[in-house]
Order: sequence, then structure tokens, then C-alpha cells
Amino acid sequence: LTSRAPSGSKSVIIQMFEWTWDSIASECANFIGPAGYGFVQVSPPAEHIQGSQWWTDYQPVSYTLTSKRGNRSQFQNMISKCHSAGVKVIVDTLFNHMAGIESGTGVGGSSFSHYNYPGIYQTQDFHHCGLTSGDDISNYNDRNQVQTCELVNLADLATNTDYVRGRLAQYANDLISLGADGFRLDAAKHIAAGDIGNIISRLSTRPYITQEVIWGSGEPVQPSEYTGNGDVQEFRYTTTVRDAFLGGGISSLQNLDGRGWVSGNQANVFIANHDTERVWTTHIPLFVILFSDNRGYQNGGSLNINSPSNTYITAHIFSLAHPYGTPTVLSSFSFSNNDAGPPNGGSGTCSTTGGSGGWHCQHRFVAISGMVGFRNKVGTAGITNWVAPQSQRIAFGRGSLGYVAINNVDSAWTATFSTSLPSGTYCDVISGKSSSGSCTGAAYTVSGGSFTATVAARSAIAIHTGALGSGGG
Ligand code: LAG
Ligand code: CA
Repeated sequence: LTSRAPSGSKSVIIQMFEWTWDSIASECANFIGPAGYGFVQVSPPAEHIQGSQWWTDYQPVSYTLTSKRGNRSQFQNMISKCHSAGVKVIVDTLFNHMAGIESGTGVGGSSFSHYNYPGIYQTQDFHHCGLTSGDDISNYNDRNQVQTCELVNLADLATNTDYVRGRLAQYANDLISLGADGFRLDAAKHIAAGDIGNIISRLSTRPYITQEVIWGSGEPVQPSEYTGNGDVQEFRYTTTVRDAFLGGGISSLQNLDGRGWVSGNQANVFIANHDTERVWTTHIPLFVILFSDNRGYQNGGSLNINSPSNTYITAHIFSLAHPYGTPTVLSSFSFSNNDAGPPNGGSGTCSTTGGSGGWHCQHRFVAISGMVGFRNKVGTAGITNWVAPQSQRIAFGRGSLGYVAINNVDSAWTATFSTSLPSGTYCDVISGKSSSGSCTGAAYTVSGGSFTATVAARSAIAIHTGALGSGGG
């Protein structure tokens, strides 16, 4: 029904969290396009409440395209610049709700109050679930509460009505008219899957759709209900990969289909997003990870840039090497409190291979951008030559196109790996790249179906046929 991220070339998404439209336009041209990323996912563009916190964006007050990230013409210019660089644009979109605060004026000057958005929505256009005090969701085991009560007091749109469906489709069609290629549907779990299906049936194109449906143990609303609409963000992947890298063992990650998760070709996956990175800021004792299912972390938590032993990086390498799901890489900023907005007024800045001025620019990390080239090259090739000599050491090929080894222990791993890669010299894309036929980092020579390498402690190596160490190969 919906168009999907291409499963072969250029399928990797970057979540450009809080980047302004002008700064994304520049970054598409300067780095993102040339590096081979397929998509940027941009923060919500609709007019929202005022405030310095990042989360003002999740409280829309009108569908005027004026946000902290720029105006309509800047938004359109960003899409056109990204398209020129070969990068598609996914827009974070709020179909579930409007603002939660009682009244005010949005960043574009629109006045509003709770349940009254002049010219757009009035009281009758919202669910007033009448099931809980204050109409707030309190019990995730009650489907009606989850989908018709209010998520943290956010005015819950009556997405079961023709008018609201039509108005949301009109907004999405406006974004499509400006070139939007896809939508991340915020809080999709809080909208009946059929309501989403109706809204997207009204769209003028078949955009890429990824739906935020956070799985919760025993809950009635399941991610599988949403696959008819498009991709689903599979949060069980995020927590499973976290737990494996932090102690459970990465050898358990070979087969990710067949676990009851949405299938890999319907999953959008990430090591962290903007919600989960905000929870896990200190080292959590191992016993908590292993023996507590109810960790109390918002959205289940995840690895983040402060995770121990380089696991944030090695987990990204795994995510980009493994065929399960369409991967999103979060590109975010450092913060000392969970509410803080981005540095530099949201104008993103990077150094050559990382961040600057408070921005992380994870998408520029050598290991991550190198693995984007790997993923683009290996396409849909299956896992081959999987070995896991220890629970925290894995290596595998992707057909005869690529090979990766991940060493998640504190000592170096020297081994001879069997591979179906053709004989030749390959550049390790974790430590460098291929430049004019030579490697800026390590190089490995495959001969007669094997190669020997030393994988440093808490690190990885990756080689593929798109990054050769000499002109031959
Ligand atoms: C999402 N996915 O379902 C977003 O990924 C997540 O970032 C959003 O929460 C949430 N759903 C609503 O779109 C964020 C912040 C919340 C914030 C909310 C609205 O994590 O903390 O709530 O955006 O701005 C804030 C206050 C609440 C208050 C609410 C309404 O923290 O205390 O009740 O605003 O005024
Ligand atoms: Ca709802």
C-alpha cells in the first residue's frame, strides 16, 4: 500500500533531531548525500507552543509551517536541497494530538486554547474519553484509554471522525506538495490503526510511513496491528540490542525475525531515538539489566552516547551490518538536563568526522558513515559465515559483498575469518575509508576465502566490495 524505503541502495535514515531547515539543507549537500544516506527525518515543522524546551515541537497549535526550525520557504528549500543531494525527507508528524497547555500563542502568532484552534479544530474534534480523571491515559492495559484518552494531557484528536481525518490528510498533503517523501507518525500507538489507514488513504502520493508504536509487555495495542499502514518502529529491537551489548551477549542477535517482532522488512529500527537517549545517562548496574523487566525508563530506554565500553558505536555497527529492519541513526546534541533545547539556536554544526559546538553529528562518525557505505553495497544479501566463538564476539558476511567482526570484550580478538568475499585487499571502513584506491585506515587482504585480522578490544572491523585497498580487487 505504501512505498517503502528501498531495501537495497540508500536505505539508511538519519534523525536530524532539532536541526534547523537551513542547517539540514547545508548538511545534505556537504555530507549526507555524498555519504550515501537515503533519508533525513526532520523534527515537526508545524507551528507549536513557545518555549526553550525541545519538546515544544510535540505540541502543535496550527498547521502553519512556522517552527523554531524555520519557515515554510526554508522548509521547502531544505527539501529541494536534500533532493538535489539525492536525499529524501521524512517529516515527523503529529496525527494524535494538539497542544497540552491550557492556552497561549504559538511561535507563528496563532492563538489557541485547549480544544480550540481557531479555523482548525474545536471541542467536538477531540476525544474526551471520560474514562479517567482529567481524561489522561493511566492504564496501558485498556485499549480505549490508550487510544482515546490524553497522552500527558495533549488534546487528543478525534481521528475516528471524517472531519479530523480530512484535516490531517490536508496537512500531510501540503507537506507532500512541498516534496515530503515520508512521515514518522508520532504516538501512532495512541491512534487506532484503522484511523491511520483512513488518513493515509487520502494522501496524494504513497509516502514512506514509519509508525511509533512502542511495544509494552501484555498491552492490548500491538505493533503488528499497524503493519498494513507501513513500517513500524520496533522498540523490542532497541532494548534487545542494548541488553545484548551491555552484558547479555551479542551472539544472541543472529536471528531477529521469528521472535514475534514485526518482520524485518516492516521494521524501522534504531539504537536510540530522542526519547530513549534521554533516559540512560549513567552506568546501570548489570543486575538491573538482567533481572528487571520493568526498568521504569521512559520508552524502555536505550544505549546512548555515554554508554560504557564503546557500546553505542559497536551497536551502531551491528545495526548497520545486520539485515533486520530499516535503520535510523539519531543525530543529536549534548544536554545536561532532559528538557534543554539544542545549541546554537538549532543550527547544526559538525567537524569533519564528528560534532562541534554541542552537536554530536553521529552521522559523521567514521564508523557510522563507513557502515552506511557497507549497507548500501551489501543490499539484501543474507547473513553468511556467522561465527560467535564467545557470547560477546560475532563475525558474519553479507553474501559475497561484505564482512564484519564485532568484539564486545576488553581484549583484542585475533582470528582467521572465512568469507565469500573475492580475493583482494579491502579497506576497513571502521577505521578509515578507501581514498583514490588506498586505505586511510586499516587494510585486510582476503585470499582464497579467508583473511586474518586483529579486532581491537570493544571495537569492530568491516570490509566490503565498495571500499577496495587497491585499484584491482
Ligand atoms: C512522542 N511519541 O509518541 C514523542 O516521541 C515524545 O517526544 C513526545 O513527548 C510525546 N510522544 C508527545 O508527542 C514529548 C516530551 C514530553 C512532553 C511532550 C509534549 O517527552 O515530556 O510533555 O513532548 O511537549 C510536556 C510535559 C508534560 C505535559 C505536556 C503537555 O513534559 O508534563 O503534560 O508537555 O503540556
Ligand atoms: Ca489518540
